[in-house]
Amino acid sequence: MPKEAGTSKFQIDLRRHLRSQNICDNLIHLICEIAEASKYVINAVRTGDLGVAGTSNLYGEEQLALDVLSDRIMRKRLIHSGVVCNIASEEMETIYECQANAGGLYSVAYDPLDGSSLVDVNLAVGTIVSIYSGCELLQPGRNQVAAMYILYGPRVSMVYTVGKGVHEFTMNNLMEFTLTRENIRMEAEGNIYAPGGLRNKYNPGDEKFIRHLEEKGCKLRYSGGFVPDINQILMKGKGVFMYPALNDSPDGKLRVLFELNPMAFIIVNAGGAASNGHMPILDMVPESLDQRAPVYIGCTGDVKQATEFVNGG
Ligand code: AFP
Repeated sequence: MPKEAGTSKFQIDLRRHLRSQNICDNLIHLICEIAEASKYVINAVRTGDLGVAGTSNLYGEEQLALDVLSDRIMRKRLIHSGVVCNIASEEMETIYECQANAGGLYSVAYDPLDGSSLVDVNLAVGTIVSIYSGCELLQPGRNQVAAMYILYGPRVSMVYTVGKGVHEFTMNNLMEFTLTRENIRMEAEGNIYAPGGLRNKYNPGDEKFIRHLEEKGCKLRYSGGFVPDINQILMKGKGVFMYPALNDSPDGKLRVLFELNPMAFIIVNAGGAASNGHMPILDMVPESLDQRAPVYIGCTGDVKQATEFVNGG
C-alpha cells in the first residue's frame, strides 16, 4: 500500500483495498454491490430520459425520471446483496424492510442521484450512501460504519471511508474502480467557499462569515450540486461548504440522513469538521427520515469560525 497520503496506485481495485481495511466480509460485499450499482446509474445519467416521472418524493418535490430510475437501481442492488435489513431513500416515503432480523446485517440510507436537476444542463451529480450496522436508521451519524459517494462528472469517481481514512477510486475504461488517492487529508484553513441558498435570506451571522471568507481571499466555488462541491473541497483539502438556516427556512435545505451524515462522516475522517452551527452534525439524533439541518462543512478552522459568527461572535 502507498505510504504517503494521496499518492496514486492504479492497480489496486476496490475489493482488494477494502480487504486491507480489516472490516467484515458482509460490509466489503455491500460496498462492492453499491459500486456495481453505480455503473447502471451512470448509464442512466448518460442516456436516460431527462423528463419528469409524474410522481413526487418524500418532500412533495416533483421526481425526475432519473430520480426514480436511479432509486430503483440502488434499491434492487441493496436487496440483492442479501446483507441489508432496512433501506431508506430520499426518493421513498418510508423505510423499506428487506429482512427482519439484524444479525450481521446493515441498514442503508441513500440519495440515489443528488443534484438530479443539474443533469439536463450537463453538470456533475452524485450518489450519496450512509451505512449503519443493524436495523436502526434514526441514529447519530457518528455510529455509521461506512459512508461513500459516487461522483458522475468528467470522470466517475468514488470516495469511501469505513472510519480508517478517506480514499478515492476512479472508474477505468473497464468500468472498474481503482485506487487514485489514499488517506486524503483536509488542511486547517481553506481558500474556497461554496455558499448554498439565496444570500438575501441569510441571517446576519452568515453574511458576516461570507465577508470574512472574502476578506481572507477565498474564491467562490459553487455548482449547485452537493457531491461535486464537497469533492472539490476534499480533493483540494481546503475550503468550506455551507447551506445555512435561511430567514424563511430555519432548517436550511439539506437532509440529515441522506446528505449530511454521510458527507460529515467522510470529511471528519479526513481531518475536517461539520456543524449545524450549534453542534457537530455527527452528534445530531435524527427524529425523522425527512429531517433537514443547516450545515457548515470543510476545514476545521473555517467551520469553527462559521459557528462563532452564527452564534453572534
Ligand atoms: P436537487 O437535487 O433538487 O438538484 O438539489 C440539489 C441539492 O440537494 C444539493 O445537491 C445542493 O447543494 C443544493 O440542493 C442546492 O440548493 P440551491 O439550489 O438552493 O442552492
